Amino acid sequence: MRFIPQELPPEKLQHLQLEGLKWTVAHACDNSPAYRRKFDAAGVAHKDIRCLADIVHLPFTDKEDLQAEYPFPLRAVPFEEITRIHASSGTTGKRKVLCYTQRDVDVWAELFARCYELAGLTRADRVQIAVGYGLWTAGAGFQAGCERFGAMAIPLGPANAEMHCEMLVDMGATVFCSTASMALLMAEEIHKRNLGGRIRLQKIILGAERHSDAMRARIKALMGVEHIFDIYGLTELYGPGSGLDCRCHSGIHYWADHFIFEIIDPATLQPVPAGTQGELVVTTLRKEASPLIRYRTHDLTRLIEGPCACGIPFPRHDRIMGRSDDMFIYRAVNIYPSQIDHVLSQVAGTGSEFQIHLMGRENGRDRMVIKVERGQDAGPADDRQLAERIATEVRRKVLVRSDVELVAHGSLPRTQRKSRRVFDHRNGDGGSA
Ligand code: DLL
Repeated sequence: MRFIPQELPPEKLQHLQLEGLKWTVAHACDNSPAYRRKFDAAGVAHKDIRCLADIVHLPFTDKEDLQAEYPFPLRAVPFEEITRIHASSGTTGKRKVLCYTQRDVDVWAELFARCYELAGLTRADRVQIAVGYGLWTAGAGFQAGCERFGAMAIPLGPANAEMHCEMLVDMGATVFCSTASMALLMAEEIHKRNLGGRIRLQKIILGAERHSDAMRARIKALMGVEHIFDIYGLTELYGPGSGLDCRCHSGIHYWADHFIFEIIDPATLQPVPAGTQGELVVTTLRKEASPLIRYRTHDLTRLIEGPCACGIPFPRHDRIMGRSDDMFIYRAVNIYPSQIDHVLSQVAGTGSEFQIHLMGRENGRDRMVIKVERGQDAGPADDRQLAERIATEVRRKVLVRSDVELVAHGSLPRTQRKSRRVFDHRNGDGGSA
């Protein structure tokens, strides 16, 4: 192992985290007027951080802090030290812009190289990068990590399916990196073109959006790869690469020498009991240009206790189950798209792709239509039975009535970026819930 530290006993990790926390809080207080105002308002100062448990005294940071301070929110270094910016589009309001010093860019590449190492790559691997380059962090992250790791980068970006297929065959790519949606799109394309025997892909690294077991299983089967690795990250945390699941696929190891991960109850903002699902809150420990202190990601997951069979000394969190702001209310029930996805994954004969449409009132009640693709080999003959089975399961597990509409396999839109699952027509705008 060249990038992942192997010797990291718990006392040493805690020491690194405490040093990093003290440094970050002092740095933010001294150099960022926005943080200083937040700390003053909360009545805390950096000398109040004496042990890791003191983190709970610090105020949360949220996306509104990033939007309020547009265009250079939470900046804590002079402009002369900023060598790059990235931004994420955000669903509402101004985009979130994050600044990077050269050291930030270097640290990010190093953390990303750890991810490639954890996925078992060697320098002989050829990595086809199919995520967007530009203001989005994805392309820059996968690319710099690959160069730092020393494998061969094939930097296509989303491009088109034709080009991806051609390069997969001609360049002999062994690793494919993309969003989960793009991986599905390409898996179906490779299958359709019968390219299975001509490509050398062994691994897929995907992330950027929540995806189901069914989707992963389908990608794996169609691409004929040994492993699919789930990579997590967000623009606010440098970008992709804050962690990845190992070959045991039992949780995402995160780089705890650079980040403190807490899980809180999004309603009470209090820490949840160990191992319970809640919202992930992140504090960076070495980030210079835009440090993050108790940043609410709104991503839902849980921390996984105990060591992993792979033996690396880094803790794990579960896959991302959804976002606290993805929740929609239908007939007075709070529902996450992942709950519907989970039900669908368990009904044989359905495909992995679905959409949830919330319709305006009929007879005084809202209506939910779930559009689901049939499984690949299923025809319309069994639609009625299948729809009934799905509606029954949704009623049993999610406690709401729904109308299920089966559609042809491959007919729901495929995207190269992140898929949209919820369409709320109740206000007449079709916007995502
Ligand atoms: O999506 C960074 C990224 C690019 C990660 C490529 C992995 C691969 P943002 O556009 O800022 O950054 O979006 C971050 O995407 O808060 C999650 O809601 C979601 N997300 C990212 N990775 C995963 C994942 C990139 N592995 C937001 N599983 C995050 C589920 C993910 N959701």
